[in-house]
Amino acid sequence: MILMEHIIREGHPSLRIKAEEVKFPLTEEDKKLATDMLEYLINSQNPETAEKYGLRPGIGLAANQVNSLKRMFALHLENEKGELLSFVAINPKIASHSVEKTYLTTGEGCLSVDRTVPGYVPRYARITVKFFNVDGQEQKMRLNGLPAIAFQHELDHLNGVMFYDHINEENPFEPVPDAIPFGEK
Ligand code: K3U
Ligand code: NI
Repeated sequence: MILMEHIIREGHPSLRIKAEEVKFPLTEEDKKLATDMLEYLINSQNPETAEKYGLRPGIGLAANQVNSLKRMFALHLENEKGELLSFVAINPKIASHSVEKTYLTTGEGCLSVDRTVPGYVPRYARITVKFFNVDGQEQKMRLNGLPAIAFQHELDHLNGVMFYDHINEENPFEPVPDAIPFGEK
């Protein structure tokens, strides 16, 4: 079971290394990692299990955050229609994206960052993504809103990029051109 003590924090070199493509069929180790990452997210969003095991709530978790340099991440969240998106994305890619950007009005957080880093993180507002599921089947999905933001946050992890790399250093809250803000005003 993944616990907070297994999640590496900023400063650890694995968060800055590009993760490697995963080969199919998955090894038993890869399958366990995929299951464990999704389990972490589910447990962390359940107030009882989160409190019992001291888990910080998360909607996404990338393999390199548990120090495994494989191109896979888990997402567990609802879209704007209230549909549950719960999957592990293996070798994920953005196939196409909108010109329009978005950003979380509250800024972003990260389970690997034990501090608040204020500022807007520009993201594509809409993305079409491709990835493989644990059974090796290719999936194609259109995402917008928080799922699109979370997918980009996690894909960045696999490329060694942290959310604060995108924040304007001089003016963290500088208006983002061509962006529709997401979240509370
Ligand atoms: O955004 C978070 C959230 C948690 C519970 C309910 C609603 C929202 C927590 S931060 C999070 O899930 C990170 C996880 C990380 F760092 F391990 F990748 C991913 C994230 C996705 C989208 C925006 C900001 C952060
Ligand atoms: Ni993160």
